[in-house]
Amino acid sequence: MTELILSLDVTGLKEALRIAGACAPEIDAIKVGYPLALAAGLGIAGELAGFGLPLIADFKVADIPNTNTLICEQVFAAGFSAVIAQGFPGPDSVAACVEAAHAHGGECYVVAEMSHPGALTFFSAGVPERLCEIVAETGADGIIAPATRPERVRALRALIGKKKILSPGIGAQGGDPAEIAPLVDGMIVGRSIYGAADPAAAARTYAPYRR
Ligand code: FNU
Repeated sequence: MTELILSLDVTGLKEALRIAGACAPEIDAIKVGYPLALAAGLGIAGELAGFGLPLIADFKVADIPNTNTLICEQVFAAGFSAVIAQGFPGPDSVAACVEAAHAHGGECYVVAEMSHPGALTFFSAGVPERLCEIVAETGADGIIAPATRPERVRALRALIGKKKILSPGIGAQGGDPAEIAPLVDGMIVGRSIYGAADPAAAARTYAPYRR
């Protein structure tokens, strides 16, 4: 099953609810990041809960373990079902996110390699592979891997086995859903859906890739 995850990076509450409502029948989860959470507050999770979809908090949590715990407690208390953490602060910091997620029946995903061109400055030379080891060590639920580099997704899949891969970079960043969908568990799509004149119709164009 390859899920379609709407990245809801708009900054108006009404706009967010309108787009989420229109797209809800076409998508499997909603990802909220800093743009919407800072604009609308963490209560956005409660506002979106009515659509009955899993809510992923893309806060790329990247602090010391104690602060990560405090952040994740807020995320899950607000009603999110998953959190995205950075792995570079190390295994203890990731473990704090995983423990908080699992204590709430939620999930934790670790960024293994980012999708933009400049990511290769640091997400290279074995670093994504080491981050996959941290995923295994900490019991995290999966990784974020770049739809813009399918060959890297294949390489990271070989390391993480059955854990989930959620993949951003489809559409606006150039990733091809036909190529990436068979490799991953979730396609993360933002601008090419929420920026379309008809977001629901744009979301429907991904239907052939949702298995
Ligand atoms: P769209 N995102 C990303 N690349 O794009 N969380 C990463 O490596 C990563 C992410 C997020 O380009 C990005 O912040 F780890 O409009 C945005 O919210 O389709 C979404 O994925 C992509 O949005």
